[in-house]
Amino acid sequence: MAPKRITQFSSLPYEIYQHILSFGVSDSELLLKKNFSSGSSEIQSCVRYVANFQSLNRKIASMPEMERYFDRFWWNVWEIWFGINPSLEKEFSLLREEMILKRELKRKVLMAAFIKFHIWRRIKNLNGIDETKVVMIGKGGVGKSAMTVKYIQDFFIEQYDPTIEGVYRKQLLVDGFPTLFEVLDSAEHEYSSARDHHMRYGECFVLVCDLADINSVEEAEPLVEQLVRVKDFEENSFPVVFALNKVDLLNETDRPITIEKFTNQIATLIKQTQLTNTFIIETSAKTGENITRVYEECARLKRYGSVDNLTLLKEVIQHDSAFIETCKKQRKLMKQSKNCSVM
Ligand SMILES: Nc1nc2c(ncn2[C@@H]2O[C@H](COP(=O)(O)OP(=O)(O)O)[C@@H](O)[C@H]2O)c(=O)[nH]1
Ligand SMILES: [Mg+2]
Repeated sequence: MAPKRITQFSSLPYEIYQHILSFGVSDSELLLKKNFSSGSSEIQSCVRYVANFQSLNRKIASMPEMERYFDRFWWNVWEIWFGINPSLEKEFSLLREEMILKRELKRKVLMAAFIKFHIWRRIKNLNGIDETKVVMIGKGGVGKSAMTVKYIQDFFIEQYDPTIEGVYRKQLLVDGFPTLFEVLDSAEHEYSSARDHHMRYGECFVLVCDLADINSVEEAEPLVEQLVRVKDFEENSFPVVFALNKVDLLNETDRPITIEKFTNQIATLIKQTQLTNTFIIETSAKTGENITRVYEECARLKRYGSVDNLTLLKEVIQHDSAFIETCKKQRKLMKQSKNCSVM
C-alpha cells in the first residue's frame, strides 16, 4: 500500500491531477515559445501549487462575482500573456465554451491557478533572494547532523558526534526562485532554554525521526509541544517538515509498512498539536534520498503554505488587473509604433 501523505496535494482527485498535467504538457511547446523554461519538474511544481488552491473551490462557489470573474478573466489573461497558437485556436475556444457552459468551477479554479502560477512567479522572481532559516530538531542520533552535512556538502558522516552544532548556508533554486538556506544543526542540550532560543530563531523546522527506532515519533512529541509553545502563533502555521530518516535501513518489504506506520503516528501528532503547515517525507542521509527535497519543501511551505487562499487570490486578482492594463497599453503602443514605421 502506498504511504499516506498529509498534504493537500494527495487529496486532489486523480482526474483533475491528470487534467492539469495534460494541460501543462500539451501546451509546453506554447510555453517554450514564450521563453518559459518547461520540464516535468516545473509541471510538478505547478500541480503542487494548483493543489494548494483546491480548498478555494468550496469557498468561492458561493460567490457569484467570483464565478463571473472566472468566466472571463483568466481567458483574457491567457490570451494576452501566452497568445493563442493559431493551430489551437478552435480547440481553445471550444474548451472555453464548454467550461463556462458546464460551470465547471473547479476546473476553472485549477486552471486559473495554473496560469497564475506562471505569472505570479515571474513577478516574485524580481524581488531577489528568498532567505529561509531552517532549524533541525529531533532527539540525539536521529541524523540531524548527517542530513545537514549531506545537504550542504554532499558527504555522509558515518561516525556519531552528538556535540556538533553549527550554522550552514547554501543557495538553491526552488521552483525557479533563488533561495538562500541558513540551516542550524542543533545538538542535545542539558537545558531546554537553548532549544527555546533555536526555536525562536527558526522560520522553518525539520523534525527528524529515526525509522529504525519505533519510539522515535513518541520521543519527538515533547519537541513539537515545545515548538508550539515557543512560537506562540495564533495559528500554528510555521512550516514543519517531518523527515523519516534512515530509510536505507529498511528492507523492500518493510519499507512501505513502516513508513505508513510512522506517517500515521505523525498525523496524530500534527492533529494534537494543531500544526497547519506540514509535510512528511522519508529520507536517507546515507544514500541522499529526498535530502534536498526536505529543504525545498521548507521553502515551499514558507512561501505558499501559510497564506490564506482567498486572500492570496484577491491579491492576485488586483495585481493581475493592473498587469493586464499595462499589457494592453504596451500592445497599443507597439501597434502604433509599427503603424508609424510602415508609413
Ligand atoms: N544508515 C543510516 N545512518 C544514518 C543516517 N543518518 C544518520 N545516520 C547515522 O546515525 C548516527 C547519528 O547521526 P547524527 O547525524 O550525528 O545524529 P544527530 O544527533 O541527530 O545529529 C551517525 O552514526 C550517522 O552516521 C541515515 O540516513 N542512514
Ligand atoms: Mg548532531
